[in-house]
Amino acid sequence: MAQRIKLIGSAIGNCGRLNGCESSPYQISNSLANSEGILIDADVVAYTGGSHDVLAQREFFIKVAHRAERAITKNVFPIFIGGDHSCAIGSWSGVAYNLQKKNQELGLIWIDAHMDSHRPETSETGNLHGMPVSHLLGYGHKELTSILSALPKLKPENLVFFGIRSFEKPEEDFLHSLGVKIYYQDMLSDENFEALFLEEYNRLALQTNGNVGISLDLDGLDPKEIAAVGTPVANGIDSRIFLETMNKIDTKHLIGFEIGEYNPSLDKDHRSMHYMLELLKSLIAKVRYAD
Ligand SMILES: [Mn+2]
Repeated sequence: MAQRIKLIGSAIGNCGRLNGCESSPYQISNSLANSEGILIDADVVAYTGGSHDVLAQREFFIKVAHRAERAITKNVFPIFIGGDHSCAIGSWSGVAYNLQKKNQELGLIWIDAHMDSHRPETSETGNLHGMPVSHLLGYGHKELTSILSALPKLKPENLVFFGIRSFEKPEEDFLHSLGVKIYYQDMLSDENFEALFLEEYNRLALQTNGNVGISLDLDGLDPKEIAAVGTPVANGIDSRIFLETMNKIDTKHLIGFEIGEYNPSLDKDHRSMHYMLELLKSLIAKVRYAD
């Protein structure tokens, strides 16, 4: 029987540098249906609170996390679409909560130009899209580290970064102190990306018994190809190589996939949208008919 898949959208955009990401889940689910003919069940939650309103954020992430939790419980594969990357707090808290109830752990590959590992006391802007990782690790606003459960959602040894090339020292110090594995972009090349990515994916799959999530911040990819992001940083991961690598992972161990930070208002030539559709189309086909 084909694997059921659900798109869970986080229409949140004011926790980033620029507004605009909040319309991304609507645009992506519409484009999947209209230009690709791919109809998947979609459920988008809209954030209506302020950019620094922690209680409104908490309510929003709880709603998204419930949907994520429900999907995993029903053996439905979730595709999470942000939103600015703060969306990851809701998505992965929900997945992790489901696993915690079964005494299992979440593995997470975080693809990004940035570390997203500020804590409220180290962030100059206070923008939550720079802090989702620390919150998933259990550090930051108590309201946001306790979505669905009081336990941290992610253990440092189950987290790996790829593509990092823009960060502040307090973030790096924080991640180093926890022993988190980081592949900075200058350690990566067109030649070694695939092998390293698959090696880490398979290691996390073993470590977590096949519960690996992937969170793709679109700005982890090279902005020469993928430009529709609010905080572009030059020299990212080659988008073709990333797509080819994704086609090689064993999706039996993939528990969910996320795209964050797509900003439709910056996608003048629609190249970023076309790329995401291609990526999602092949992922959906692979997940749906995996044996
Ligand atoms: Mn990010």
